Amino acid sequence: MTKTQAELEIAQQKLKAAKRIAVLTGAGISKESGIPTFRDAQTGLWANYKAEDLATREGFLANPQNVWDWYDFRRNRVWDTEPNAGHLALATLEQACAAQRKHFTLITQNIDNLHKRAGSVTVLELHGNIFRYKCLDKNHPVSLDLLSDQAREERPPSCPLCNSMVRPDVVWFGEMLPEFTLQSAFEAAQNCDVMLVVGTSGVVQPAASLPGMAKRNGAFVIEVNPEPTELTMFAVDLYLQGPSGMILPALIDS
Ligand code: BV8
Repeated sequence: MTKTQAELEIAQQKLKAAKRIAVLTGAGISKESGIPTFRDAQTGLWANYKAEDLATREGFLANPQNVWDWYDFRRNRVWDTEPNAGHLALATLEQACAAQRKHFTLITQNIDNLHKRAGSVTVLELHGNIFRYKCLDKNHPVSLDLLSDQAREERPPSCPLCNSMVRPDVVWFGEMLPEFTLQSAFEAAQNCDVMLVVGTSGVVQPAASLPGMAKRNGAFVIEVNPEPTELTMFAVDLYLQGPSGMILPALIDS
């Protein structure tokens, strides 16, 4: 038996024995769907911008059309992609947990909606969703479908209720995460027996604090990533090296 097979077996046994499973995903799980990871998201037109500059309120205020167009570009790219085997394996795991009356919570940093498209139901979207919109001043939810053709052509459009600029309903750097979603994620991390950490560099807070929180509360933390990360040394009990589209099906579907 190879090292990898032995490690997979340990991870499978931990998942089988667990009563409460939490999963934290990052941009890496969507890489095999053809979506560049977050820090590679600067391609072409935006190559000379840093994500941390575009994904901020200040960046939007400084150049609303540029930020609006960057999200439009990313949204259209996500629209044309499909969930991959890694997303589907996590949806299978959630169904298996339901059948075995185990607790399961999927926490994602991703805004691409691919977990829901893969069939996952309990998804805590820490950083929002690129397919939802709200207005800048009052957080009014905005549906572009309900805007007039002319209003929809504006980049960005204006809120029909307060006329402030429409923005993507995502959490920008320097913005608070949705309170209930974050508290639910903390609770899942503090109470799980096993945490699967998939495709995140472990850089962005407070999401990156979740694996350490799980470990400090007694969970067995399994990381799936082709590269070791900021978390591997400090918060991970078992590091499964490789792409999630290959590892997760082997871990869950077998
Ligand atoms: C907050 C939505 C309280 C938008 C995102 C100074 C001033 C102000 C704040 C801070 C500061 N210092 C630190 C902070 C906190 C800041 C932060 O963490 N900054 C970082 C850069 C240090 N956090 C915040 O601001 C958060 N809010 O703290 O509020 C506050 C308020 C005011 C002042 C202080 C505190 C808000 C953070 C949310 C930002 N929004 N996304 C958008 O997407 O446009 S975060 C963004 O990064 C994405 O959501 C992304 O998911 C996330 C994390 O990145 P990863 O998912 O890990 O992606 P990454 O590319 O980094 O890594 C990919 C990984 O996949 C790699 O490890 C790679 O090896 C792996 N991989 C590759 N291929 C595969 C794979 N894995 C598996 N399979 C493969 N095939």
